[in-house]
Formats: sequence, structure tokens, C-alpha cells
Amino acid sequence: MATKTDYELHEETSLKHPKKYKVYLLNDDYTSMEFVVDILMSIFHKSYEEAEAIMLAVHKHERGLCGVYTHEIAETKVMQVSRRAKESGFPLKATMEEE
Ligand code: NFA
Repeated sequence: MATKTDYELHEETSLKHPKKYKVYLLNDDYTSMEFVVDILMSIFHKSYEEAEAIMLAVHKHERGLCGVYTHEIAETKVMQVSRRAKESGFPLKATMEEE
């Protein structure tokens, strides 16, 4: 076999770090504070105290970090928030962005 290029050798030997994605909750005027706390506890596995602090930070600063995940997990969290919000009649939204 022909000699490998530096690129091929690098591809074979380098460790790949999966990209990580930050998931944020966004503020709005209609979602209840209690619902946001419940979302943070049930979907993002926060304690009541952490959930309340994050909810208040979102309320005050328009968005707040809920966690950092691989692409697939982050996408799932965003969809779970969207489905639960729709079911409950709230406009709450989550977004993700590459770290
Ligand atoms: N701003 C909402 C209210 O006053 C509460 C809220 C917090 C909504 C965090 C969305 C996210 N009811």
C-alpha cells in the first residue's frame, strides 16, 4: 500500500472530541415560573434550588444556561421542552448552540 499522508495518519491516531452544545431556556411573558422550575427539574435534572435560580436568571436576563451536552442529547432536550410546553399551552422555548 502506498505511503499514508499526514492527514490519513492524523485521522487514524488522533482522539476525536465530540462537539458540545449549550442548551438555553428563553424568557417570555406567559410561561409560569412554576412550569419552568418543573422543566428544569424533570428534563435537566436540577435540584429545586438550582432550578429556581436558573428560572429567575432567565426571567431577569432573557436567557439562561441549562446544561452542556453532545449534539444528540442537546437536540432531544430542546424537543422535550418544546413538546411539554405545547402540551401545557405555554410558549416556553429552548435553544442550543455549539460551545
Ligand atoms: N417571565 C415569566 C413570568 O413572569 C417566567 C419565565 C421564566 C418564563 C423563565 C420563561 C422562562 N411568568
